[in-house]
Amino acid sequence: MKAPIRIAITGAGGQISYSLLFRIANGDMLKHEQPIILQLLDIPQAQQALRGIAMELEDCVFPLLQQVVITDDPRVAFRDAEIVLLVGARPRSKGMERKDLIEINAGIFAEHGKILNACAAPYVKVLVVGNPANTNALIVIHNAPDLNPKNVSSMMRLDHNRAIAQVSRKLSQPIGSIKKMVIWGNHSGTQYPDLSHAEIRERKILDILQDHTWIESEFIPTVQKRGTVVIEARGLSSAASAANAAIGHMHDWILGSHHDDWVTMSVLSDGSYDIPAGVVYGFPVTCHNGDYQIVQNLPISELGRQHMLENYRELLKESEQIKHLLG
Ligand code: NAX
Repeated sequence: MKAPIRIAITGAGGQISYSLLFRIANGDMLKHEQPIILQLLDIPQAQQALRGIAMELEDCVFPLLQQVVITDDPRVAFRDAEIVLLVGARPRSKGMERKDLIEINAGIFAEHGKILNACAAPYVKVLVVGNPANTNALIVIHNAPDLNPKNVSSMMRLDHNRAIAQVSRKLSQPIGSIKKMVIWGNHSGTQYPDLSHAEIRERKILDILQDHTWIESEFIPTVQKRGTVVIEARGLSSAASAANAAIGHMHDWILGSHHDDWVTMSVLSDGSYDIPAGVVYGFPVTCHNGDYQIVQNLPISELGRQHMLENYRELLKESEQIKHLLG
């Protein structure tokens, strides 16, 4: 039997985590021979709910789940963690401006970054889910100077999956046949879902698609607004699909992406595609041996370039708003 891996999850009492924890404990993320210890963090008011969740996890009798720690202390939650999913964040309340939300959540991620730096395993891999996810990841990177910035990423996988779902429906093709999707930029309404490299059975989707106006008039806005439409329908934001995306992101990052495909991850920009270094930006990546590489040399159209720069400018603006936390 392998040694257990310590996985810390913040916001463990929230709705995404309620879908996430049971799937991780079942082995969906690290697969079926890897035992795990779950270290669950939430705020003091959520501790009672966490106790209930821990009881349910116990009652599932997952063979891989060796221990569940519940706490309101990030030092306890992050201690020796090798994988961390930062899901916990304050939701936007009535009358709160987006600006205030960024400010409040930025404080949480700065604190968590510092404690990760002090308490987590030095090679810990961190996925930021809580919004604004890209900027929160940037804050974590700046507040955890001893961690490798390449070990911090934020989630664009839900957007990536949403884009695949739209193409599958439009072309009546199986999900698994659609490869090389990209979502450039920010996990926000500005994101740029880009179909120009995508393939079905090695044929460019642009050559198969008869109706090119569909891309700008339907595909891009549908993917950009999908989160809002789910909220309107469900009365709650995406949860099970977000948890599924987080599992896919960590699975591929740690165990490797499919050999003839890539995935979208938001990672610290390194100047690739002329996106200046220093923002956390959605790029197409391939993953091998626990490391990611940004896919290089993709041709970008003039329209695509405009979308990509718009995302960069938005991220720059967000980072300026919280620059006091970037050290
Ligand atoms: P919930 O409000 O259901 O849960 C959030 C949990 O975080 C709560 O239990 C809360 O008590 C906890 N929390 C708040 N402050 C904390 C702190 N300082 N330390 C630890 N825990 C803390 O939200 P949920 O629907 O689970 O969404 C969580 C986050 O994911 C939100 O920021 C949401 O906007 C974001 N999302 C990000 C997505 C992405 O693709 N990156 C998609 C889904 C989702 O919208």
